Amino acid sequence: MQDDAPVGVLLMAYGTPETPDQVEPYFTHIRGGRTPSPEAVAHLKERYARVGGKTPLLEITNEVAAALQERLRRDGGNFNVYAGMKHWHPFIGEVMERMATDGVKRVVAFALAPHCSRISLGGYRKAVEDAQERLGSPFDIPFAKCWHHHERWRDMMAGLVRDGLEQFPEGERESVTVLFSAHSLPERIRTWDDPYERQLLESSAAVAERAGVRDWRFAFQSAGNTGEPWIGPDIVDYLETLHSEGVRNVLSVPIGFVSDHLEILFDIDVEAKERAAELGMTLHRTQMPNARPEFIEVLASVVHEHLEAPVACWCYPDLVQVAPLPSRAGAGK
Ligand code: FEC
Repeated sequence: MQDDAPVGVLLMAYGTPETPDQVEPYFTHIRGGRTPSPEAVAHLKERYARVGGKTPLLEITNEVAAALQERLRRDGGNFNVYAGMKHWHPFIGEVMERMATDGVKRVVAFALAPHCSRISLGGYRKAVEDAQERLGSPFDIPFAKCWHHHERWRDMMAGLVRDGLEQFPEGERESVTVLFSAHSLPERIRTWDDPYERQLLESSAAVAERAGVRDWRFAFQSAGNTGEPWIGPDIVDYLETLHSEGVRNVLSVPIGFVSDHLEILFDIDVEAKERAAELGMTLHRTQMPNARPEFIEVLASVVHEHLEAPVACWCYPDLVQVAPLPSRAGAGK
């Protein structure tokens, strides 16, 4: 009976390789099946090596799924929460097979990325649509709207900013510049009026206001090396701009991400911190939402709101897959 079937919640994240041998096929998947150069693979392996060989992205996403399931069931609902990955196992399609075996019919699916861009969310949506078609359309699965505007998420982020500021000595907190960041994307997103940049600035302004922060800025991070321009300013270069303005204390807030992973543990904690140190600046970072109870509350609200009023993502109701990125010119970032 469909009424007795659990409601499926499909949380989607980027995916991460578990061993050095998996780096090349993972990277090939990210590139839409085009094999990267040996130099690019070696460079990526080196970055994983610098953060201890692998990242906790899968473990954290599984922890979030388990905590969210417990939270939703506490309200009395019959929910099964699943974690599926875009670029590595367990792939979204594999997880959807399991959902079908578990008898799930109704699904709320959303990416663990608060902001919407055709390139990023389009990939998640395509993975869901492909699996739905391959499995014979067993699910009622409108893609949930993105959740950057969610009041609880903004409150939680403001709390993380306030906590982050406490890493600086009390007398220096007034002088700290808060630097929000998110993953860069190719500049061509501007040619189709993508909401990504606008949403990121809206989120940053709202979080800064709630945290009582006056001096805040925004930069992009983790740009790829694909032979086409990516949106900037890049966070590492922007540290030089801040330095030239006399800024010496920076709080990094990677507002475009929700978990500890390579783009945080290497791009911020190694690369940006090393550059800041070279410039004689102090850079601290906010904690990530990970599986914090406040974040689980945010996600529970997103699920409930979607079930009460199912609305497909309103940024791109007709979202279709975009053309793959061109071949990468260099060895990767
Ligand atoms: O911890 C881990 O192992 C995974 C970390 C990880 C996250 C992540 C999130 C986003 N990405 C986004 C866009 C792109 C575009 C390309 C691209 C390439 C890579 C590569 C690695 C990688 N990304 Fe990623 N991304 C993570 C990791 N990303 C590794 C390949 C090497 C490199 O360029 O560094 C370019 C694709 C191409 O070359 O064709 C575009 C966006 C997000 C944030 C949303 C989300 O989390 O899904 C946007 C985490």
